[in-house]
Amino acid sequence: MSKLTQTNSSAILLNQKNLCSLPHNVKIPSYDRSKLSAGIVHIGVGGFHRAHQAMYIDTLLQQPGSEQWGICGIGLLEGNRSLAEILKKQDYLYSLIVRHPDGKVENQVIGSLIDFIFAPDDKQAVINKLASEQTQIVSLTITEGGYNFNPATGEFDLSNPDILHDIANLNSPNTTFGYLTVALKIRMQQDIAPFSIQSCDNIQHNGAVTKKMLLAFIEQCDNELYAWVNENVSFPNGMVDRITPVTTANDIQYLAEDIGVVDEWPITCEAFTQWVIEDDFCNGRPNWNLAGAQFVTDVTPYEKMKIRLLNAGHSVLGLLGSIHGFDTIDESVNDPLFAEYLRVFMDKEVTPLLEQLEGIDLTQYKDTLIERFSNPNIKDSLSRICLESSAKLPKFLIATIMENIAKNPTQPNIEFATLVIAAWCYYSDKQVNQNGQSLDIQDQMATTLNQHASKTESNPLAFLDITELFGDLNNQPEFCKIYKNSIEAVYDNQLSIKTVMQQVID
Ligand code: CS2
Repeated sequence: MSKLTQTNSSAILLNQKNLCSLPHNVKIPSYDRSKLSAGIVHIGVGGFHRAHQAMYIDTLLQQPGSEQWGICGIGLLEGNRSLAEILKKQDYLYSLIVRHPDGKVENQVIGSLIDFIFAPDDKQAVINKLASEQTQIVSLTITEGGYNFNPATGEFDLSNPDILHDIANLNSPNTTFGYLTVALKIRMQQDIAPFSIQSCDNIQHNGAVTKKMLLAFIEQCDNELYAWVNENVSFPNGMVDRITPVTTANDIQYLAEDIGVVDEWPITCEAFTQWVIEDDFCNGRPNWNLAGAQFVTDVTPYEKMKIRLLNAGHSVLGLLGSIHGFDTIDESVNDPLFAEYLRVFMDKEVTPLLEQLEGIDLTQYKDTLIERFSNPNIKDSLSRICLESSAKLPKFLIATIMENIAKNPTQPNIEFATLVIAAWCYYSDKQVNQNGQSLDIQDQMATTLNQHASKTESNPLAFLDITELFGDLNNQPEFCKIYKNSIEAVYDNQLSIKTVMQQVID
């Protein structure tokens, strides 16, 4: 995060003491923060957590009766050091800048985060906090990569050196799994009720995945604990949604200069927010429904709708838009050709695979998505969208291709999605856009992606040999035919990406 450079001389530092002196157009917590205790411990206090779960708790706290559900954040990574310092300085307060499509901006200070422990400086403090009886829920936003599964097999990756370290040094862990295990073991031994583990990551069946991964870890350490956790800990599944771009220096400057608040790490987000949760908590829970979340018995169709339309839609705009030379999602979708491409992809290739959900009109859902993406005040960078594509596309897009092939093997509706895979190959190979400007590619598999993609000109199907991402797609004749045509078009220097997209539409 870049540090504040300029400030309005009368701007007020954000902290507890100054809360009541903040400008009147900034909404501040209406509740007494000194009365809160941390029933929730959250690992991974990134922008999304602060725009989503922490905001729901803040909303809930505006009504009396939920004081036990404050949040203690945990940062496991060395990279969280400056966040820890800033939050501490600001008494764990931060601003949420909600930007509406019509230009309206709501500025709010979120007060639900009441503590933060930076694990690299004090591992024992993290273990104590997790083991404390007061902790009823441990929630996670640790990104897809944090769950440590092999994308091809879906199994826990026991070859990861950090995991091997934690198995051998359970009392000095580094990973989420190590910390959860050691804390649950203390709770089991001291007869303290377990906490629920609530994943808030954008992963289908995030609770079930967390359970499977944690049990695979515990199996390596302790059989008695395995049985206790399997039996007693609950892992509710949930679908989370709120577009939260990366905080920029402009956000910091806007607050300081236009609003008069000095906050070194505010969060910007869109106005839309959704949280659909399976009501499965072993040790109490906040009434999130009173803050706008929805409890359901089965979250599966909600997750599928969101991942296959919203997240895949982002990837469609992200990869094609990056090659074209756009920088942000709104810039891409505000180009009529990109908007049309996205809409036909959603209508033709995704919608037929989705269930009708009570209370959700899919046409309206897609209209809303396009409106959300078009929000000119949310400058959501394509580099954020394309970040870790290897962890995202198998679930967001490749699954749709596979399902369409299974449904109709001889004439599957896969052309729009397949062009995006060809674009991803070009992106991973050339690493520049069509104007020759370099692309900021961040992906754990970047080297593998590049190695395979760079063989494309001699072997058009080379990219598909990464079977952990593409499964057996390289053996599917109909897919290979469409993919090869897409590759030829994308690699043709005479054709712009927009011309190729237009050809697919036609
Ligand atoms: C995005 C998501 O990372 C991505 O590719 O699609 O972060 C998206 O903004 C969120 O899931 C919205 O809820």
